[in-house]
Amino acid sequence: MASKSQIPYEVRGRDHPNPLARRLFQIAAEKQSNVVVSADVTTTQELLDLADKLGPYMVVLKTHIDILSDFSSETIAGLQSLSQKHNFLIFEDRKFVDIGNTVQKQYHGGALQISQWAHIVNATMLPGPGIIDALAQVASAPDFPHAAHRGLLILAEMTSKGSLATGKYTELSVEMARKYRGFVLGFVATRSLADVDTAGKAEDEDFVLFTTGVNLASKGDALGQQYQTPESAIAGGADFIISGRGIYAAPDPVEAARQYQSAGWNAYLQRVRK
Ligand code: 5BU
Repeated sequence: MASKSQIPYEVRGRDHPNPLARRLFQIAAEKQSNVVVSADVTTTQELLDLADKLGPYMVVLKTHIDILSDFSSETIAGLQSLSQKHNFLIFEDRKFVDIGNTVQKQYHGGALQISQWAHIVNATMLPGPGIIDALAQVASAPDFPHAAHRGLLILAEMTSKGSLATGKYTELSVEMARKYRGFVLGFVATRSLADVDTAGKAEDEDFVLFTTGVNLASKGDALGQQYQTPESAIAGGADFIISGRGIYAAPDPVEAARQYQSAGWNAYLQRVRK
């Protein structure tokens, strides 16, 4: 199957069967951005300040909400209002990995109320497909008000050195995504997985690919992170590039966000023009 990566965002935003994927592509086309900012800061004030300053340049804000030292209902209200103000979606990088009964409680309710405010979450396939059923059940419950605006990314690969999310694991992740097309929007991976052959492969499938570990200036960190540039990520099939320290730890995060936006957008234009 040819990947959909050469089709412009506005076309995918019109034709995609999943309402949340349509929104993602529409926002990308409107803002001329494919940047996801990974806002790995540790206080609500810093998180909301970053989201407000960088909101105009990004499509998605990625959070690790459990690293905040002062999470509260004000964090949720602030994120929701900035998501509306600047038209971005929120992706909680929770990496669910447990039996269905536990992940339901971690996703819905609990201390962090993730299902209330995160449009997108992710999960690993280590526990087997029950994890998708469990999360999908929460998002499609009759009394859950956000059903059309929730989706899951499957963690098919990781960027860290020596990652075990390779080979058969990655293949089975793709197979699971194909089986649960709908609630599963796509993948977090370092390259396109469209050519991975598995049961359930369909001509018209359009999984969204988020690629993390993107940095313009660095090759990695002292703890095993490995980076690629926006150009290489987009040329490799990424629809959205995720950058954390490359943006928020830059001397001028707004200037950095603009740089990543322009690098990512130019690489995308080259890809769709080919
Ligand atoms: P960085 O500062 O750009 O290195 O941050 C990368 C972010 O993406 C950080 O929040 C990680 O937890 C996250 N991440 C990653 O780096 N690699 C992966 O394979 C996955 C997530 Br999945």
